[in-house]
Amino acid sequence: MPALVLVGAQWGDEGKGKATDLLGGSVDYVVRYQGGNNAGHTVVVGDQKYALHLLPSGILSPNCVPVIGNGVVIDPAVLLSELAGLQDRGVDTSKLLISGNAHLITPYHRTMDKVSERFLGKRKIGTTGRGIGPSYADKINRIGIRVQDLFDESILRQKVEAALSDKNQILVKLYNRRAMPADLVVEEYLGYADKLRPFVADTALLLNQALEDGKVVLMEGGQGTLLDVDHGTYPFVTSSNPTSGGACTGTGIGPTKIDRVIGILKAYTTRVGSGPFPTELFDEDGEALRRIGGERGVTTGRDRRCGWFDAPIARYATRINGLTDIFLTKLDVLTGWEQIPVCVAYDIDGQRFDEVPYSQTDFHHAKPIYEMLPGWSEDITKAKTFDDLPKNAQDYVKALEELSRCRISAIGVGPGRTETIQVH
Ligand code: 2SA
Ligand code: GDP
Ligand code: MG
Repeated sequence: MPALVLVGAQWGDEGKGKATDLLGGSVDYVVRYQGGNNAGHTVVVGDQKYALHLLPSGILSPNCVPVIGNGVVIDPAVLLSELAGLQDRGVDTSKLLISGNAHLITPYHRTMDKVSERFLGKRKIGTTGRGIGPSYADKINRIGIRVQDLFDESILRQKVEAALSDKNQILVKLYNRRAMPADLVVEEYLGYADKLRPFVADTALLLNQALEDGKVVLMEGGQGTLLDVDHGTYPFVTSSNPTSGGACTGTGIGPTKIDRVIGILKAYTTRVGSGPFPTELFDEDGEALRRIGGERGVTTGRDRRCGWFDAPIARYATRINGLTDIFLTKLDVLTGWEQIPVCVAYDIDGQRFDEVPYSQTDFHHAKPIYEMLPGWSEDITKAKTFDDLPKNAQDYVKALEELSRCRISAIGVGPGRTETIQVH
């Protein structure tokens, strides 16, 4: 098991944080490969609850080296405060490694994110407002600021001035905002240099050396497959590649080193932000899923949109990520429904689609075709083995496995580390 990848199979918040934490005990390195502090991963250890945004969930496993890979965008103030918060709670953060090639989020990225959303009005993406999209836009436009730039004042100044020259015009002329002085940004960011320096490393080199030494590396995705900028419901996506391909570019680990890709799949579906969502519920069932599942954004506190399980999406995730197995999460949340609808295909303008259509317009018109599966009422949170589950819960899992075209290797029956069934 040299390198493995863990990805969200839906629109994020499937329970990746818990899954990473669970695997943390058996891996040597956990690497974030994309996204930034838009992510919100909840990890429950005993009676302690941790909400992580930028740090890999492996930071909570004492023997694991947490790594922020080159594909991540870093808001230094957020990173330092997250580290301080964990240190205050007695977590050892000294092993953290940060790629010098990772890009930085600056105040102008956060401003651009917020004003452009306001400008879009009804067509807004519903971003987290953390500056993620504008920072990635600068990276692709080759005017981004990287972690290593913090260590050379004249380069940092040149780059910030170059990046701000067009942004200030847009802020002033288009958005009627005040220009942002480059000096202020440079001064603030130079202040982060010494604090970050001890963590900065050639992470791609170190990770590959670790693999050669027989160590195990887990690459942890943020968000989810349908939020991928290439494979998601564009433009209602995040600005990076949460899918498994992003793990290679975002860490510098080549595909031949990866032998397992785990998809984290919720037993129902949720989404935060705008965009199509065929199985979304607007009734008391949706409200019940939200309440029982605690479906609220970990970063922004927004209510998550909730709906039934969508099999074409699960199959899509299996395909796009090349999943080897699935961790099914939050099965316990479905306890109590007499019958559970599962979307097996879509009706799009009178035509049946068994797979997610490539046309975004079609997907916006997709109406779920449901099959009803019998529910269960027994408490399943204490189940330790598959056989402990009531027959209808077992059948629900088997149906999802069949529909997803991928083996289910673990089942979550509660938020805690121990509330997981391993399936053999
Ligand atoms: P952005 O900020 O540019 O990445 O937003 C673009 C879209 O991506 C969605 N997005 C997310 N969806 C689910 N969970 C995320 N993390 C937080 C959580 C979200 C929160 O764990 O709950 O607290 O609201 C996440 N991050 C980005 C976002 O909603 C937009 O649809
Ligand atoms: P992530 O972004 O994929 O890491 O997921 P989030 O942390 O944003 O949201 C998942 C939520 O579900 C968190 O509150 C977890 O503690 C919780 N959770 C994870 N697995 C399970 C499970 O099997 N059952 C229940 N009830 N909650 C779970
Ligand atoms: Mg989350």
